[in-house]
Amino acid sequence: MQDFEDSSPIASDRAALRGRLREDGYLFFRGLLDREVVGALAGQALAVLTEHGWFEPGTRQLALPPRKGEEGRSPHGDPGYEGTVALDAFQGLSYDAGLRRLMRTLIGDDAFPLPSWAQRTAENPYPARASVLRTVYPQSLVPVHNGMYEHQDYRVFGVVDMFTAWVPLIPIDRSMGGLAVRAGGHANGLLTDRRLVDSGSGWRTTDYEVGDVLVFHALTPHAALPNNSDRLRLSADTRFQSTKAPLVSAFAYGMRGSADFFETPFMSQEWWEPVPDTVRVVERELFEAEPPLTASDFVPVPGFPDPALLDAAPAH
Ligand SMILES: O=C(O)CCC(=O)C(=O)O
Repeated sequence: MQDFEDSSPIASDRAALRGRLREDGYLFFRGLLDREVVGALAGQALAVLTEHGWFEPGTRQLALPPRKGEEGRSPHGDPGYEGTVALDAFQGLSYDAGLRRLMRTLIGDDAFPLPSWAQRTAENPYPARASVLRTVYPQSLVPVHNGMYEHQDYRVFGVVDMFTAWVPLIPIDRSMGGLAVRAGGHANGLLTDRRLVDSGSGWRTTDYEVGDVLVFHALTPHAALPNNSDRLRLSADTRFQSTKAPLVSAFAYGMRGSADFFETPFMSQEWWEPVPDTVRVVERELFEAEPPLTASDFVPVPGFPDPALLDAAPAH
């Protein structure tokens, strides 16, 4: 599988970023984030997981049985998993200054990270969290997880112009199976989620290093490669949008003016900011079977006006 093109040289150039995103559906940045910051987050994550018995004592050998959620999902409710998600460093990742600068250059000055601090409850075992901690076991221990299928985040979140930033927390080479995208596949509209079978046409990935970031549009087909190592793969995927795109009501808990808003201690950190109250909230479920497809300000969507042909480029 071919390597990503590195967009680091154009990271501050809005027009160039948008042009490449429109063509490829993805943007990869080698070493965009401070390696020490990401490394410190990984260190804290591993400490929490260790404390909760994910590893054989004194080693990095995975303890059995594997901690996994239902139907290939992340193990929400596991104390190690929940403890890691609750770390200031994990929550702070989506507010990282370098990442925010990049997402604002690409999406617009009003771009904001979607919230991810919803707590798990008995009634809501999989709360809406737009930043997802991935703890992917070796395939020999857990053969299937939900990121393995070729899919589009639009099918989950139902907002066309939403963007994902996928961040390795540890070095993730091809043997550990990082994320792959199908370059250009976003332009074909919706696909039915399917197992990644053809790693040829258009598929791209890399040997990820700590500090790298992969950004892609909600219509970009992507899939996680199998973890053929004997170690736990740790990564985070976090999501951003403009205030011009609608906010799915499940995320209104990040918006100060909303009845669903709730506070957590990390909000006193200087990096934190609420979801802007200018965003329009739409009542919609996540994982809707047929979320409404709309035009995009960034990529061509079959059946809708092409943004490149519209007179004015998006001003945001
Ligand atoms: O990291 C994974 O295993 C899957 C990630 C993914 O599908 C996503 O970020 O949308």
